[in-house]
Amino acid sequence: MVKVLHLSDIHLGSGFSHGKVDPETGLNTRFLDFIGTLRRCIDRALDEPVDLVLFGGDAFPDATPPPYIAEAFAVEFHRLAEANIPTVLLVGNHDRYSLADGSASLGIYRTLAVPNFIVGDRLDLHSIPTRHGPIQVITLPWLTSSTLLTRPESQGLSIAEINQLLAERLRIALEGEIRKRDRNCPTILLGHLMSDKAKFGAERLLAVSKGFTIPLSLLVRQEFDYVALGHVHKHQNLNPSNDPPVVYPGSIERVDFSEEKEDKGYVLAEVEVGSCHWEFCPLPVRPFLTVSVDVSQAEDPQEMLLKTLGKKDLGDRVVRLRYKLRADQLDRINTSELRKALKPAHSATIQPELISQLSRPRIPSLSGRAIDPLDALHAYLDNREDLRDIREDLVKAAEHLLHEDELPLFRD
Ligand SMILES: [Mn+2]
Repeated sequence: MVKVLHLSDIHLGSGFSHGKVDPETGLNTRFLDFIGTLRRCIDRALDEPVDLVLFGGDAFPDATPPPYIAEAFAVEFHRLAEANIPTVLLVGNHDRYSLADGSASLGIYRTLAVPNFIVGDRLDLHSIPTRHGPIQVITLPWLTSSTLLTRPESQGLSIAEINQLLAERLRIALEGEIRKRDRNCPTILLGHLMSDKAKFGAERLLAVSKGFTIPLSLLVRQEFDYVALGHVHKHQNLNPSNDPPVVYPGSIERVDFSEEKEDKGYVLAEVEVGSCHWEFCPLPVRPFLTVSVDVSQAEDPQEMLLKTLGKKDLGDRVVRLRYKLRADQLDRINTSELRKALKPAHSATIQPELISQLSRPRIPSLSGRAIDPLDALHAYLDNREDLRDIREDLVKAAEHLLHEDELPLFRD
């Protein structure tokens, strides 16, 4: 039985807008949050200790992180190399450098020949010796259509047809890797991908290049004992019957507000031929909180906002205050007072939203009933003395527009 720690979507260096400058280090507090959380994951791998660490891809927001961020990531993973724990770093869509084909931010770990480290930047089967016997990992990095299809092959095809062709190509390529495997040794598929059955998270908005959706049927195969995924930030098991488990551990920290209500964590799995026991291990990450208030009907909108904030536990949270108000209430809002009320929060943004004024028509005679467009035009023109000279022309043009199927202008 091989013990595996599976984590994914670290995105170290993102979400800085939700942090502030830490006075002691000069670094963004969200960077410190993320690195602290990554450290907890590595601590757990060392404490167990596990036999293998699988990283499901998306190390940074993009393939060219600033040196201090790349170094902080390396410092944590170096601890695994030092402890002789084999580690597979899979290349996600955010790790690929768009200008040089095939290069990725994680490639440096192969170049430097970090002991026991494997960089998964292509579909490949790796046989990995561990303290509890050998295990096989098939790496399936983020694929784009150009990886599997040439341009002439995809020309003239619809997106659905291309998707189908890609899935077929991948099925064949995957089959090739599966046949290479040793049946007496547990096998894991490690993939950075969007499955057709996955529930979306923030990655939908973060994606830099569009890939394709992989049918779950390609992943649920008896030959795999565990399917370790990355890409979707919301933790989920796509195959509840667990034959095999097909698991997104999700991101380790909240990247943005779309992850406000999601638990964050990693997965510990015990894998052997024909069986896998796994558990999701939650991480104590910084909470996010959205406070939504509609003050458009309030007599005193400012007081209502302060009262609502007073009832909330804002302490050390990343908070956003969203409120709806009417345009004529704007000067009754004192933003600096709101900021003061938001002080206990770790960071806070205020997002006022003006409600539609359509319910307050500027021409009273037009309110409250469904009106004929020509009646509306007449009512409008009644109020526009300045248009009197061209009134008849306007009405005529409108009648023409309404009753003709096509304007003469566009004939031919
Ligand atoms: Mn991704």
